[in-house]
Order: sequence, then C-alpha cells, then structure tokens
Amino acid sequence: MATTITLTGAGGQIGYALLFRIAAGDLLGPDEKVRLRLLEIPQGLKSAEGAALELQDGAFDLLEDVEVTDDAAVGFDGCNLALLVGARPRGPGMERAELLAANAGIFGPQGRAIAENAADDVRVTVVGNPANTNALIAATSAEGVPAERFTALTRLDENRARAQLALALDAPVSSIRFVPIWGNHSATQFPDVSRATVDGRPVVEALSERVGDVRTWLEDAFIPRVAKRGAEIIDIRGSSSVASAANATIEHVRDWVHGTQECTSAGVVSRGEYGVPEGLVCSFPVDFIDGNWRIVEGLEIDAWSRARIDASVAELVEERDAVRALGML
Ligand code: NAX
Repeated sequence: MATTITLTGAGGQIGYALLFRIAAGDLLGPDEKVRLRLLEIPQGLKSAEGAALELQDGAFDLLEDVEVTDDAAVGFDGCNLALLVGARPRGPGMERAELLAANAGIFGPQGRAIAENAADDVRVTVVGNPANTNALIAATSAEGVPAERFTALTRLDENRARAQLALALDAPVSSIRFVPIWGNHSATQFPDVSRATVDGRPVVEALSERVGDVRTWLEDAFIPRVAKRGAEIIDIRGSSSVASAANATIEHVRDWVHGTQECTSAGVVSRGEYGVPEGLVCSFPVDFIDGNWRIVEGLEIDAWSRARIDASVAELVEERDAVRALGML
C-alpha cells in the first residue's frame, strides 16, 4: 500500500522543494510508494498544477498518484502524513494578533478536515508560521485525533545550530551532536549547547579554547545568529529559506516514521514536562521511537538556560492566549 501524503501550500516555494524529494524516496525510503495530494488555495492552484506536471516529467518510480485540489476534504482524504506548509505570511503593517487570527482561520478548518477525512494513523507536521501555535490550533480542532499526532518543525533551527557550532569549532557538522532547541520557532528560541558534543567531547569545553568566554559568545554571537538566521537568509538571498526548510521537514518526518538513533528537536504538545504549561506545543529534545515521539526527560537545566526557556515559553503562552481571546481556540 502506498502512503498518502498531503502537502498544503504545495504551490509555494517550500512545497516545490519538498515534492521532488518526497517523490524520489528521500522521505520514506526507496521501497515505499507514495500518493501525493497537493492542497492549495485557489490563487495557488496553477502553481501546484505546474509542479504536478513536472512530477509527471520526473517519471518517479515511487510516485503512484498526484492530485491537486483546493478542497480540504479531498486534500486530506485518506492522508497518512500531512505536511502543513501553507500559511498566511505577515503583510506590511500587520499586527501580531491579525497574523495569529489569519492563521487560526487556516489551521482550525484544516484540523477539522484532518479529523474528518484523514486515515486513522495520520501524523501531522506543521511548518507554516507561527508553526507552534498553528500546530496547537490544528490539534485542538482535530476532534478524535490524539494531540500527539501534531508536531511543529524546529529541526531547521537545530540544523542551523549544529552548523554554526561546526563553523566555530572548525569541525565537520557530522561530529556535532545533541543540540536541542527549546521553546518557540521564533527569535526567542533557545538552542541548547550545554550537553552538545564534538567528536564525543563537550562542545562547551572545545569552545572555551576558541571563543574566550563561552557564555558571552553564546549570548552575543551564537544564539542571535541561530535565532535570526531566517532574517539573514532573506537579507542575502532576497527570499526566505526554502531548500534548507524542505530538508529539515524531510528529516523531521523521516525520523518520526522510521525512528531516531539519538535525540533531536521537535515542537510537541507539553504534558507539563520541564514546567512547560500543559497543552502548549513547545520544542523539546525528543526521541522518535516506533512511530511516536518521546520528550527526553530528566535533563538538568541551569538557571541561565531556564531563563531563556521560560522567555520562549512565555511567548507561546501569549500566542495561545491571543488566539483564545479571539475565540479561535
Ligand atoms: P510561499 O509563500 O512560497 O508558499 C506558501 C503557499 O501556501 C502559497 O502557495 C499559498 O498559496 C499557500 N497557502 C496559503 N494558504 C493556504 C491554505 N489555507 N491552504 C493551502 N495552501 C495555502 O511560502 P514558503 O516559502 O513556501 O513558506 C511556507 C511557510 O513556511 C511560511 O509560513 C514560512 O514562514 C514557513 N517557514 C517555516 C519554517 C520552520 O522552520 N518552521 C522555516 C521556513 C519557513 O520560513
């Protein structure tokens, strides 16, 4: 049986970068057939249809079927994996509450459509921003679907953090391990190097030989660089992160389905772990095991890290409360 994958925002940039990697087997492996459902809004249909034609021209052995639609019931019909990429970007002069409301108007109905139409084993990954709160809204709206089936992407942030450490230590990125992201996928996120290793050696120890005072470097250079990397890419490239975001999405979903050898990061629903209010979709260090995620528990958090995690969690609480105040949650 083929896996049915629904991609929203399929006519957009990240969608375009994702589709061909999925069809080539990068998501589920070289033996798993896939059926793609490309869900767009009417303005995005032509672009998605064009991508579908190119998918035909790719003559991918693993690709059984492609359907393009602007009807969520059709788009999520029988869906096993949903990648919610399409979202409303912040327009000029748009207030945060307006942005949250516009996205609640997308992710609420999509959550309901998933509950009504998707397969029993559906797993949902939210990429569209604000990703954590959008995932919370979709999960809350998807009556009957366990909240654990909804995650938000923070893998790109983790990849950025590992890459920056590799650069600072002049080490291959493959040698850098365990750099979880805590909190919101936003400028308040906390990339945590406290237990990170480079070739098995503590990163903090290796950094102290290169950057002087490690905490100052983390505060002034590393954390802002990682947290604002999206803006840096926009400045230089003239357009937001696309291929790196698609790559992180592939890694996130692949790990969720196939399992991880070691801890990674994902926005998942809190059950109160590490004092994060229950119900928030917050990024934690997670393991993916047997198709499920599990928050890595029992890590000691020092006061400096705690303050950063708390600030990001406070932003998540604000986002949730703003959506609640609008009566959309
Ligand atoms: P694009 O504007 O290129 O594409 C978005 C597409 O979504 C458009 O084709 C649009 O028609 C479609 N769309 C809008 N509303 C929809 C709806 N209700 N149903 C279906 N489709 C809908 O943006 P792109 O560069 O692809 O980025 C997509 C989203 O990813 C943005 O929200 C962006 O902020 C977010 N990102 C999230 C990242 C993460 O790590 N979580 C990193 C990359 C990216 O910034």
